[in-house]
Amino acid sequence: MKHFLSIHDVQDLGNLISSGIIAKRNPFADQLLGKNKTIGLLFFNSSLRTRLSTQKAAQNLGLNVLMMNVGQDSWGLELEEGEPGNPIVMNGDKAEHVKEAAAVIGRYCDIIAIRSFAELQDRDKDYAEQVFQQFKKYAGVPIVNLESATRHPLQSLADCITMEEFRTKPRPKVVLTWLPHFKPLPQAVANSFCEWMNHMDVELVVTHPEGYNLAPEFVGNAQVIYDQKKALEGADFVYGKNWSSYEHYGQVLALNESWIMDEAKMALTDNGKFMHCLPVRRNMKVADEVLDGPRSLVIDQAANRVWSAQAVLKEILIGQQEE
Ligand code: SN0
Repeated sequence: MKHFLSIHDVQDLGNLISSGIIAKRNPFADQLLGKNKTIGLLFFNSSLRTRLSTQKAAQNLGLNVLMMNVGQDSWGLELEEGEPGNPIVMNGDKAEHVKEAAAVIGRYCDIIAIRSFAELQDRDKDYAEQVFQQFKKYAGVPIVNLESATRHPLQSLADCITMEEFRTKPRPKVVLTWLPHFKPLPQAVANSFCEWMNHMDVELVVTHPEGYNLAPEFVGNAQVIYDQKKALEGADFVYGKNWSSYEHYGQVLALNESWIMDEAKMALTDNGKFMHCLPVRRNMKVADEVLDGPRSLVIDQAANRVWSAQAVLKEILIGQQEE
């Protein structure tokens, strides 16, 4: 593996999931793999699980870790290239161009991992993933996605590991359900979850109010049902997430409070487990009774973030050895 921006960078998904499960059983088996190498973790946005689990995974592999809150601590980065005859004049609030910043960080680090959320203003701009494309172009080292505008693949891999651990059927029914939130959130987690589930042997159903359809390239072969209760019938896994509209980009169309996940809805499933990437707004998106009950896998999922990151970093380090 060179870069890890999406599932398209994964050669063998089954192997990657197994590698995470093996790392969980024996976390320090590869502690010499990253020795004397450095990973840089760059955060344009807040983080709890991603920051700590990636740092822990890196340390388990013997990597040194540099960390920076790019959004707050460093210079504002200019991402635009300009065109021949029409260069970018940096007379605004951005003091440094990504050309230099990425190249410099690439000299300090053997791997660069980045979190940069969707801004939810301009769909084409968000979906072009400019931060990641520019770092890929100018850093000269592998780039890892810690949640981009359109995807959160380390989360999706942790979700696959968790489902592998808790599934009771060869081909489980997996329901991705939209949950209410007053604030516009990115589509990244939902997009990514669909994208990965399309590569797994599951029956995938997506349910949300009308107006919240995800981009078709992520929905893939999933069945879309606008009736949440109907969608939940017989589910083995219920994956909750809020996202803002893709069609009416970045908007919260209506609060739809009735879409909250509670025990009455979980009772429609086939003894289904509840999953959420966290952070979760209690009693806005999900009722306490679900989060605190025996069906909730949210802590197991978060714990598996370490093994998902470790499996990916291990593959990248092995790729570097082979170069
Ligand atoms: C992010 C998202 O993509 O939805 C990160 C999830 C891993 N979530 C939020 O920004 C939640 C913020 C909030 O105020 O609830």
